[in-house]
Amino acid sequence: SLEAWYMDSSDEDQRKPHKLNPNQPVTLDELKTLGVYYWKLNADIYETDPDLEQIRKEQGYSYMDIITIHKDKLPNYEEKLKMFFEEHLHLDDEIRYILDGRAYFDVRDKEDRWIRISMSKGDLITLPAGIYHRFTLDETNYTKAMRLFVGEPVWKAYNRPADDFDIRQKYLVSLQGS
Ligand code: KMT
Ligand code: NI
Repeated sequence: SLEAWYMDSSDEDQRKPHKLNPNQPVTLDELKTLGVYYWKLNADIYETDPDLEQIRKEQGYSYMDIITIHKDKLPNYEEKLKMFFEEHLHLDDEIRYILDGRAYFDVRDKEDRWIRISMSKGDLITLPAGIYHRFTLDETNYTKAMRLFVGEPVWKAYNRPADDFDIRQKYLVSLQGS
């Protein structure tokens, strides 16, 4: 299963784990209260996986592509990694399925603390529209991920502060009941 924890506030390399001492783990249930959902799949069979098919059908994930994040594979690698690690939000859900390698997704909790979510092969995650988050590779410097989307993809990221967007206000309201 996936592992998540509260981050320390050191300025060290973003690719390091940044666990607190002692570690403060975060459970899947806590992530759910933030609107973050998780599935574990068999990434070896992603091209024919009926479980992935079912999720895509149920959730309406009509669009998909695959991105390889590695210095020799991704055009403008350094620039993109820098962008991904800027705290931002999107107007739509961010849905990522790790097919190979590993990566970290960081999300803000209700008290604005960073939670680091460690993703590896077979982990599918959805971040709700309006949540502040960021992305980084870990020290292995490689991941291959499927990007899923409901309808035509919109990749636009709005860096923080982006509090005036309706979707941000909607997201904050959704937190109140959870
Ligand atoms: C985003 O918007 O945070 C990203 O697309 C992260 C990189 S995709 C694995
Ligand atoms: Ni994003």
